[in-house]
Amino acid sequence: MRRLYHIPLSPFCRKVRVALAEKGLGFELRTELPWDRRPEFLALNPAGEVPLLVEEDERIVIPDSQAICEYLDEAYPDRRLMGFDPVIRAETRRLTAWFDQKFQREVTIYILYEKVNKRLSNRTDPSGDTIRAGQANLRVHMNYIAWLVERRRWLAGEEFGLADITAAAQLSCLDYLGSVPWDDYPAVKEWYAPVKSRPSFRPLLMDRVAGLTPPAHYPDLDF
Ligand SMILES: N[C@@H](CCC(=O)N[C@@H](CS)C(=O)NCC(=O)O)C(=O)O
Repeated sequence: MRRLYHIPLSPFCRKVRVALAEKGLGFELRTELPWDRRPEFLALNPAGEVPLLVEEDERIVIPDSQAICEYLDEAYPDRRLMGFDPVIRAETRRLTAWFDQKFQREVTIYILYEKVNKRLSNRTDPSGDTIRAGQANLRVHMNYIAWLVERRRWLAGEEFGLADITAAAQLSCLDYLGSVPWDDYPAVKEWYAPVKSRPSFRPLLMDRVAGLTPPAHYPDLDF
C-alpha cells in the first residue's frame, strides 16, 4: 500500500493528503514527528522532512509536497490538478510557490510554528509579538486571495486545482488555531467554504492535536 508520512498540522502534508484524495489514490497515513529524527525515517529520507510519499513499489520515495504533487499529476494523469493549458500550469506553479513559500514564511511560521511546533519540539513559550506580526501579514494575504477570487472562479483559473489545495491547506492549519478572520473577508470565505466541503478535505477536519482543541467552527461546513 502507498504510504504518506505526515504530521497533522502541517500545510505541506495536508496539501498532499488532499491531492491524493482528489486523484482517488488510496494511501496509508503514518504520523512521523520529524524532530524525533527516527533512524528508520532518516534512512528513507535523509532530509528528515515530512511529507514523504512511499509508493507501493518501495523504490519510489518522494519528499517535498510540490515534488510529490507534480509526480502524482504526471504518474496518474486521469484527474489533473495542474490542468493541461501551459498558462494555467504556470499560474498554478506561481501560486503554489506563493503559498508554500511566501505565505509560509510571512504567516504560518509566525503563527502556527510559534503556537504549536515550538511547544511540541522545544517546549518553549510562544512570543505574542511574533504571533501579532503573523496576524497582520495574514490580512495582506487574505486581501490577495480576495482579489484573485473576485476575478476568477478558483485561484488559478476556472477549474479547482493545486493552487486552491495549497492555499486551503495553509488556511486550514491556521483555522484549527482560530486565527483566520473569516468575517472580515467574505469573498475568501465564499471560496474556502466549497473547498472545505469537498470529500477530499473531510479527513483534515477530523484531525485533532493533543492539548489543542480547535474552535467550534473548525469542522463545521456551514461556518
Ligand atoms: N518544502 C517542503 C517543506 C516541508 C516542511 O517544512 N516540513 C516540516 C513540517 S511542516 C518538517 O518536516 N520539518 C522538520 C525539520 O525541518 O526538521 C515541502 O513542501 O514539503
